[in-house]
Amino acid sequence: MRLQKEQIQDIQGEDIAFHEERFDALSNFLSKKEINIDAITDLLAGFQVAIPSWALGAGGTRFGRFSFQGEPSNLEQKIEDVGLVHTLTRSAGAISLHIPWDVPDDYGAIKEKASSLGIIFDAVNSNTFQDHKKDKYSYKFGSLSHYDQAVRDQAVQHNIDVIEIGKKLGSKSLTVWLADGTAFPGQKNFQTSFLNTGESLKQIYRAMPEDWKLFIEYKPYEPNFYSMVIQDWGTSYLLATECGQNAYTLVDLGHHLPNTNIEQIVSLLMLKGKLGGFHFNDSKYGDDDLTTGSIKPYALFLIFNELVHGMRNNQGNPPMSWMIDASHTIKDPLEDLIQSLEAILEAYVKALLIDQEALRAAQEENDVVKCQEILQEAYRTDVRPLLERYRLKNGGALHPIKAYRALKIRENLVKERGVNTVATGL
Ligand code: RM4
Ligand code: MN
Ligand code: MN
Repeated sequence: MRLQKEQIQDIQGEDIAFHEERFDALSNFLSKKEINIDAITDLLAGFQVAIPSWALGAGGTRFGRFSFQGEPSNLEQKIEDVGLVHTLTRSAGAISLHIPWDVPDDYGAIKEKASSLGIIFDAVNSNTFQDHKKDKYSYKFGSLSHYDQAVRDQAVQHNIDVIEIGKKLGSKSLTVWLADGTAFPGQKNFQTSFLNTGESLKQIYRAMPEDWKLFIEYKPYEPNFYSMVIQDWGTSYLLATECGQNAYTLVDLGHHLPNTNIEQIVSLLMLKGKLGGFHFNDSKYGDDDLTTGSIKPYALFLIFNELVHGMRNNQGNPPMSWMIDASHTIKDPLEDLIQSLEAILEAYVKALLIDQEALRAAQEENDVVKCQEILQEAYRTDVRPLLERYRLKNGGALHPIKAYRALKIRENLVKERGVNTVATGL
């Protein structure tokens, strides 16, 4: 299914006048503060968030999976789904593939489809947390960290194969997330596991084209519950530094122990020029993969404050790869992604509104109350009319969820694809 701009325009006629009123009020308010609203909408055009190919179908939990009707059953349909989200929001102009879940059959056709929808291929993701049918060895006891050289070699080769696939699609980065670790104390030696992982990653790094980046993702627990080899940002940073200049840490918002100060991690990684990738989601307890902004929107805003600071001041840090890494167990995946995108852009724009000079001055005066006032003044501003304006100007929907429902997109997908389709993924 492909959505035309005109279809969107047709259904939102009445909402435009109300939008204009609210937009004018916001733009008057912001111009009094000498904030340039056009500069912000321009930044939004450059802020595209990749949709992972595995988030377009229903996600399962370890207890079961409730399938979703009209799920995409192949990569082309997944790209069409990202196209729908992008057409409505103008913010999802990229897809991130997980291999071997989404190996293209016909590269030409896949590239053609993506580019016709304005979608590029972001980081490719390797998978050594599951066994692959064609492989000789199992990853049950690890992959890049495995004690057995033969298993490590197989895992390294898988990553190299993923790079080859990415090259054919125009990707420029590889994300490695390892499930390696131990389920019980004493199962393995921490140092050996770390050293093996470092050696394996260096081999993968050397196989990467020079203009590629390697993203190393960390996670404190799950699926291993006693120890994970790359448990935190410090471990990822050490490994990225050992690999070389084009290796970076990737922060996934759900990969921290409860109440970790993620904004501080972001800040220091950017200072060191080592934050390369970012996975958005939200969580109450762990790697819950919930809709971004559904649980801790203020924390997301504080994280964006550091991201904005880093993007402005840390020239040594590369442009980031943004991705939504969520799992949709009960919501329509496309609606969930649209909600996440809205929350992400809202937090980004609010962070852009922070009066940085005043904040710096208040910090220097140790005026703690004023510091909080400055942050919250930005946070409490309702920036939704600005996001609406960005979408309107670029042919998207004023209210993407409303448009998605009014245009009966899911109903159409079910008609087209049937009720029993199942997307690859977890
Ligand atoms: C992991 C991690 C990775 C993702 C897999 C599916 O928890 O977040 O980024 O590739 O899940
Ligand atoms: Mn992730
Ligand atoms: Mn995760």
